[in-house]
Amino acid sequence: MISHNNFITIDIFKVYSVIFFAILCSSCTSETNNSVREKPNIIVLYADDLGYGDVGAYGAKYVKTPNIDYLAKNGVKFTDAHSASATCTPSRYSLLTGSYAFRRKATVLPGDASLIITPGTMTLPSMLQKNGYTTAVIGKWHLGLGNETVDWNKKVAPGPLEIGFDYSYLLPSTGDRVPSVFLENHKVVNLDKTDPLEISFTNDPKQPNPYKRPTGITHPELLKQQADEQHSGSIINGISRIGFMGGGISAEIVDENLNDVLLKKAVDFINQNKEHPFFLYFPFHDIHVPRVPHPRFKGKSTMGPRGDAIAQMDWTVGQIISTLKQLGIEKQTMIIFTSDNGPVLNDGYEDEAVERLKDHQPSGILRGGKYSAFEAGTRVPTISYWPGTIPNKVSSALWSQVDLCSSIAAMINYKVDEHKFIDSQNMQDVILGTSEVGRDIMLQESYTFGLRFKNWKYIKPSSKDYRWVDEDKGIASGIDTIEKLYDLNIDPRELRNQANTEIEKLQQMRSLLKDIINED
Ligand code: NG6
Ligand code: CA
Repeated sequence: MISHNNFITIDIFKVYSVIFFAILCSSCTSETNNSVREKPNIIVLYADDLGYGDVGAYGAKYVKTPNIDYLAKNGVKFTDAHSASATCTPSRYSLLTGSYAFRRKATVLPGDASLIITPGTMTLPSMLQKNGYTTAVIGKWHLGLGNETVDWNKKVAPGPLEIGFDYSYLLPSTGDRVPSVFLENHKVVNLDKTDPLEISFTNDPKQPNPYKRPTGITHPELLKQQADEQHSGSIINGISRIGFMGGGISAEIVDENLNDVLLKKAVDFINQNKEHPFFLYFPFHDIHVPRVPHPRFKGKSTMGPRGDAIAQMDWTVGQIISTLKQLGIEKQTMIIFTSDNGPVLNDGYEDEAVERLKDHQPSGILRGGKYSAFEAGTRVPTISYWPGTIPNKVSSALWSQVDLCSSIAAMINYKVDEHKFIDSQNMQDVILGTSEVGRDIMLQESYTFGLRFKNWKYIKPSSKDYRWVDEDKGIASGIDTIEKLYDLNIDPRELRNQANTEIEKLQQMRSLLKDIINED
């Protein structure tokens, strides 16, 4: 009996153990799933100057972009998503801080600018860091570095590490501005102490070169691409830049390898952090000028270096996707692919962007481009991708990159103080593809302000002259001394100004804009 009872006891014990472990395991699994869902890896792939019509999924024909198209075919392809501004620095500022750049008077920065995000400000990376993420920025920065004058031979700070990134590997400003070096965390990479690095900027490019290095003005025969006056400063790797650079020869970048170097750093970062949540902000140099892709991309498009740079950028997107697949973390990773502003063809270098364009339309069906207040200044290819979580669809929801801060906060269940991320609206459901209800009202920054209210678009007049955008760049700037009002439902190319006929709507738009920018 005793033994029988014992058997029964053991059997019951066994049964209970099995049930107990089954419950434990199922709760483990659901907890793992939940935490994976609550804390996906997040990668922001940020192209530079890529226009609404520049990739296959948005209509491009003369350059193949199979990897970006793959994201679009397996995620949400947005048709009305925007960078916060029509130029780089303000867009990046808004993306990382959730506030509009006009509040900080952030405009395109020179290469020696100080950091424009104050350490201690809540940023997208600092929020994620607080929530257990390892964070990195690898690529073009263009948000300034240091407090006053930076000594590039010492610790360069504050920078990304002081505003929420655990790791940074940067092209400090832009490809067309000195210093033409990489900065890893606080230090210039490969700098030889006996050849100190200095930079200097002047408004007059004809002013004497303060350093030994040849310039585009003194040695045009050394150039791979001829440049305009503004881009005729120091020559580094056969490309003249904006500004002058002294010393730092061992640290010079090689434009052809730039993308490969950044990609390798990104892949290393993903590999090192595959076990726990990470945030990778990956701002490409492509397809900004100077467009000097690796020679293996030569002829990948029929549009010359600008098209080949698109092909290189697309290939890089593919490398990131396959890294995630190889590591088995594709389903735990959300990718946002987008661009910092609209397209430009001639932005300072003779790279045949205009001559070889054929009927390619960088702005797609829209009007304007980089620098412009028209839609193509900010409406850019935008895709959210997260296999297993984000469905495949096309979404016409209106939203802005300034919304990423609050949307990502919502995704990780982080309650943000209402004074932080002040201009950022929670577009979580839109980005995850479960809703198509975007913003009603959205500000568009350029050299003036644009305002979207549903299907209406208003452009604030400006007394300053921006004819150089229209004339030198061949881009319709949309900036004028008169007010402009368009109904995008019937006039998506913003050709028929209705400011004189839709008076009530005009007044409404004017006052909505005033509410945001706080003007009397
Ligand atoms: C402009 C440059 C342009 C580009 C741009 C910034 C001149 C004449 N033009 O001032 O070439 O560098 O700044 O581009 O200097 S952005 O994408 O980083 O905003
Ligand atoms: Ca840009």
